[in-house]
Formats: sequence, C-alpha cells, structure tokens
Amino acid sequence: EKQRSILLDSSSRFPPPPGVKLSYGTSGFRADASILQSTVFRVGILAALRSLKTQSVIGLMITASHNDVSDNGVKIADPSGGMLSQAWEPFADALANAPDSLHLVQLVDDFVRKENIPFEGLESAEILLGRDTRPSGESLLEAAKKGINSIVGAVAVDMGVLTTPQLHWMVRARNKGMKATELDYFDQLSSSFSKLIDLIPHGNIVNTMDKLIVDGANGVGGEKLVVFKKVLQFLDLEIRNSGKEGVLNEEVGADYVQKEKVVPRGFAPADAGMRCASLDGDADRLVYFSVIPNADNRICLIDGDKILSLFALFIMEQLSILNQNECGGENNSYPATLGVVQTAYANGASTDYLKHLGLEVVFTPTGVKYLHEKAAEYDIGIYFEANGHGTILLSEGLLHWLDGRSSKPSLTSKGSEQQKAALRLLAVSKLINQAVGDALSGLLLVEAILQHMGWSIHRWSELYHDLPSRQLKVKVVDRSAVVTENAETVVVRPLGIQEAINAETAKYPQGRCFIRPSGTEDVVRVYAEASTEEAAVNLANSVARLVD
Ligand code: 16G
Ligand code: ZN
Repeated sequence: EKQRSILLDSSSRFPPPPGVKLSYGTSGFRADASILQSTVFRVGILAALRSLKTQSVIGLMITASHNDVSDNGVKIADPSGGMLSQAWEPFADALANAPDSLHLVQLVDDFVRKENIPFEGLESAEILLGRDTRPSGESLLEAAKKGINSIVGAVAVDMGVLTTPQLHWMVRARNKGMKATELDYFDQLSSSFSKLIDLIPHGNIVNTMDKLIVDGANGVGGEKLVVFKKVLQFLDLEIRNSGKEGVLNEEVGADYVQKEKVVPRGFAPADAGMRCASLDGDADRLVYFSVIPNADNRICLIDGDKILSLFALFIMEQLSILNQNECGGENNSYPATLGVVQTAYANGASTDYLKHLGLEVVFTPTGVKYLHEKAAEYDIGIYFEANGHGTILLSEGLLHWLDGRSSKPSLTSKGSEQQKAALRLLAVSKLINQAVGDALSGLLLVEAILQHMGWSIHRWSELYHDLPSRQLKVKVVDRSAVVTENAETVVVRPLGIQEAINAETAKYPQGRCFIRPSGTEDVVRVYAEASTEEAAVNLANSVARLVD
C-alpha cells in the first residue's frame, strides 16, 4: 500500500508526452531528449524491478550513441552486463506508453505478480547509472533516480559520465564480486594490453609503431581516452575531437566515417598514411581508416568486418600453437569451438575471406543482442557488425583449461610456445569486453595484434578488398509492413517484393541486395553490393524504388 502510494505520487510528476508511442528497440528507447523525462523515469522503475527479480546489480545507461546531440535515449544492462532480456521488452514498451499513473501502477502490479518479483520491501535492489556527455543527460539521470527511488528498497548509484561499454563492464564486474570503478576498468585494460605486448615474439617488434590518431566523436570516448592515455604504456596516441573542439557526432565519429567514407572533421590530407581510428558517440563502435592522399577527403575504411578478420587470424594462430603437440606424445589439446558471427551488412568479400580461412561463419539479424547470443554458443565466439560494434566471447570452460596450460609446467614447459599462446588468449579475455562491444578495449586489441604481427595499417587493409556497396534509406509510413526472415536476407512481406529484388540483383555481377525495416528510425534500409561502385549505386536505387 505504501509502495502503491509512493509510485502513484511520483509517477504523476512524470506525465508521458502526449501522442508519442515509444518502443524498446535494439538500442532501448531513443527520441528527442525533450520528450524523454517520463520514459527515463519509467525505465528507472523497470531497472529496479529487474534488480529485485534477478537479485543482482542492474545498469541503466542514458545515451543516444551516434545520433544528434539533441537526441537521447535509455537502455538497461542485465546482470551479465549484456542487453536487457528480450522477455522483458514488451513490459518495457507497456510501461513507457502507460497513459497515466493509475495505469502505470496497475501495470507494475500485474507484472510483479506475473513475474513473481519479490516485493515485500525487504529485498534490496541496486542500479548503476551512467550517461554520455549529452547536455540533456544530467536531468534525465535525475529522472531515472526518481524512478528507482519510487520502488521501496531500490538504491541508485550514480557512476557519472561513462562510455556505454564501461557501464556494462561495471555491472558485470559487480555481479562477479569484483571491484568495478573506472580505475579498475582502466587497470584491467592496460595491464592485459601490456601483457600482450610482453608476449610479442622476438623479431616482430620491428615497429615501435608510429602513433595512432583517434577521432573521439566529440563525445565520452574521446574524453575517457584522454584520461586513459596517462596510464597507458606502449602506445603512442593522439586524440582529436575529444569533446572541446566541436559538436558531438557532427561530421565526426565512427558512424559518420563508416557511412560516408570520408575523413571526419579535424583530419586533413596531411594525415595521409597515418593509422587513424574513429569511435562513436558512446564508444561502443570502432572503425579504423587511413586518409587517401590527394583524393578529396576520401578514406580507405577498415570496418568492423576487417577488425573481425584481424581478431580471427590472431585467435586461430594461438589455437593452432596450442594444438601443436610438443612432445609428440599424448594429445592434451582442448577441442575448442570457434565461430564468427556477422549480419547481412557484412561485406561479401569479408565473408568469403573468413570462410576461406576455414572458419564457421553464421548470420543473425542486426542488433547486438542477436549477435552476442549467437557468439556465446562457441568456446570462442567473435562477432562484429560492419558498423564497428563487436567483441570476442570466451567460454568459462576454455578459460579454465587455458589457466591450467599457462600455470602447470607439467602440461606445457615454462616459456614454451604453448604457454605463451595460452597466456595470450587469457590476456585477450581480460582485455576485450565480455559484456558488450567496446571501442576502447577493441582499439587496444587491434593495436596489440598489429604489433604482434608487425603489420602496418596498409598490410591489414590488404587482407581482402571490399566489394563496392551502397546504403540508402527510404522514408515510409509504416516500416513494420516490411517483414524479413533468414537474418534479414529475405523479405516475406509485402508479398512479391523479394522476387522483384531477386530480378534486379540478377542483373549485376556479384550483386547482393537486401532491405530491412530500421530498428531505430522510421525508414526501410536498402543495402546493395556489386562488382563496381556504379553497379552498387544503380542496384540500390532501383531496389529503393521498389520500396517507395
Ligand atoms: C542499434 C544497435 C546496433 C545496430 C543499429 C542498427 C545495439 C546496442 N545497437 O544502434 O547494433 O547496428 O541499431 O540500426 O544493439 P538500424 O536498425 O536503424 O539500422
Ligand atoms: Zn554507440
């Protein structure tokens, strides 16, 4: 009863914006920041209930990633550090769209009963809050706190300005009983990075490499990197667009660089030949690029697919060392399964390349929650979206076995190649974020592997050549009219459209094309790929006309 009146009272202070229907999409709720107070308040309630239900620490992140600075958004991190369980998304939608506080209290009441959420006011709940650098973040964070505080026993812990992956990492660490401050995060990343550098085979340290220039998207990632740089060894970093210079995501950042394939602001022809990287607005995406000399600001893009390929090569190398039989006798190898996960946006050339390496490549729909879930089925699962979001997941079983390999001299002689390979994989598991894709940790792993291989950005870029591709978006009244199957490669509704797409695609050598409803905007997206730039553009245009 007391709970009911607190909830009624506090929610009446956060009326929903009239005439807006929000849905918890692939990246939580996202909209113009000015209409989000009520939504964020309600997600605070949701986070508290999730924490009560799971009896674990939950995360709440306020960010709109690569979107305009005037937008914002909110999403939940589950106890594992991953995305909110999909089973709770319908409740999130209902809660966000409840027309008034009476309906809201009723919804909560029903849901608590249905989900058997312990709700005597005796249990405690803890929610870690984070936000990116958007100016609207501060007051939205207050709204989240109010939502959390309206659930008896729930405590909000404000972690301040963070990258999205930092918050996910902290939630995961807390639930494993580990320390989880930003300092702990930086410590773990920098020590595992140093470990990988220590383990570089002699002879490869040809290039105490030239510096890396990072575009921080004028957001939280750039800001954090400036702090991190002070404790980071073995890496020469120059950070641009770290926040002071310009507007968040405005002609800067990983999304811009990957979609437009031009240099971000703050970069110039004089940077030609340098190794450059770009983070997105909340630092969960990473792409690399180099500026092409005398080419009108065009770049040579190294996207998520190529980062995935680099990671896969390194992991395969370590697994193959581990499987070499030192003594020629008994085979102690662990039958580790290795799989890579992509989406339909992966460049066809990357998929071919990975398959030629003998890797198992599987596809899921767009959205981290799908890729992550699939990758977790392997002992080592590597997933990446072409846009630069991805990570490597290593199973507990494998880590345990590697621990044995690296510490028991009876299994591998100390200082042996096998021991080093085991130590490398263990370091990777500490460096690369196990909760979610993380541009800062991804960047360090790329840098460590390039040094390990003794590779320049050019050598890396030459692993394979991307097929020309083109992306378009078509504004539609109702994007849900487009329904896809088979990891978004086949349209099943509207009827007949897939046949028409097939007919268009067949006209182009190496043609491939698909359409899908966006999960974040009211548009249908078109992706086309073909043997030439012109063909890719033509294919995309003609398929876009089919959608219109
Ligand atoms: C969200 C997704 C991202 C995906 C993008 C696609 C997460 C955390 N983020 O940003 O993975 O690539 O949406 O956007 O899942 P779209 O549906 O508008 O094309
Ligand atoms: Zn992002």
